[in-house]
Amino acid sequence: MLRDVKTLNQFIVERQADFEYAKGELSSLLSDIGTAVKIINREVNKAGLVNILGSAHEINVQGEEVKKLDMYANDMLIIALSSGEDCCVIASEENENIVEIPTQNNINPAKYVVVFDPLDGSSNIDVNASIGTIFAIYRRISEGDGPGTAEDCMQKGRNIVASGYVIYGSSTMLVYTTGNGVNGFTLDPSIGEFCLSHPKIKLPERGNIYSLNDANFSDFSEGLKRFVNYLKGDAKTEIGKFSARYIGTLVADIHRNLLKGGIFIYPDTAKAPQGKLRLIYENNPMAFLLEQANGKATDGHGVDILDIQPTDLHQRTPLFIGNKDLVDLAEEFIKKYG
Ligand code: AHM
Ligand code: MG
Repeated sequence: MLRDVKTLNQFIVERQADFEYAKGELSSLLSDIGTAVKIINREVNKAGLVNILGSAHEINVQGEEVKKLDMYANDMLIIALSSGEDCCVIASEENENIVEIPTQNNINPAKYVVVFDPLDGSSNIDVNASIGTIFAIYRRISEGDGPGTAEDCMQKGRNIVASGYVIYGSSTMLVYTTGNGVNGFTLDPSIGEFCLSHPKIKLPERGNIYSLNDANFSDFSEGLKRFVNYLKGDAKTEIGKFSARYIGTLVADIHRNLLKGGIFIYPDTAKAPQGKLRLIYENNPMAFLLEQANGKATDGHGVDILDIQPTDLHQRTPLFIGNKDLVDLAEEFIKKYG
């Protein structure tokens, strides 16, 4: 029945009453992101057909310059967020510095800041495996009516107002939170709308999936090695033995674990003391969302991801994220064995 279908835009407007501050602007930003990712999705679906997989600045058969998909996604989000009047500054994993929003006379009174990883898991594009987009929205903290600043983009994750991700998988889904639960929408390509398909997502109470890059095992700390060996060996949960699952796209690995329960780890190692994943574009948006689904995210050493003060736009941190009991257990092993 049509009346049972709730589109993303209907949902955003209905939920607007939950926000205390600049309601209309936040709704319109979320809806701009929804539109941009539909356009990105269209290109993602064509990735195998057109000559878009090559490196940037290749020329396609029509003699037009083709863009790599990650640059295309970046441009699309920047255009969508710059064309409204709600965003004062952007930071993207693809841009070294903040992206200033062109304004007249250097005036930009917009109240919000948007940060994103436009195309996560880009090494999976060429093999037709799931890829994603990750985003977070903050209130601006800089005063006055000028353009937003790097400080606006480098806020603690605790200040997030809304965050979410899009998974371009066997179907395309947008999952987001405004701090009042997590809801998932599946794109119906026949009508071009995201429709509410996964209301009020919570992690299952028990999870038995662990996700990490096992090829890095020899670089893991003693505690993490023992934790992983414990999961591989004796560990039993009420729902059976542990299974290893790793796609290599953060969005896809976290999405699966969110629905099925488990832990995702990208740890610090002696070679990479800060791990690999980016605090602002990957870890914070996911940590905020997982907390809303009853999960937890830390650096593996007792510090909540959301409490880390960023000092650099592209700072990395280790990430231990998923069911609380599993994150706590991983930390116990690391505390005990180093
Ligand atoms: P990317 O931003 O270049 O796509 O890298 C981030 C990706 C994450 O999506 C994923 O969790 C991780 O890198 C996988 O790394 P690895 O190949 O080292 O396991
Ligand atoms: Mg990424």
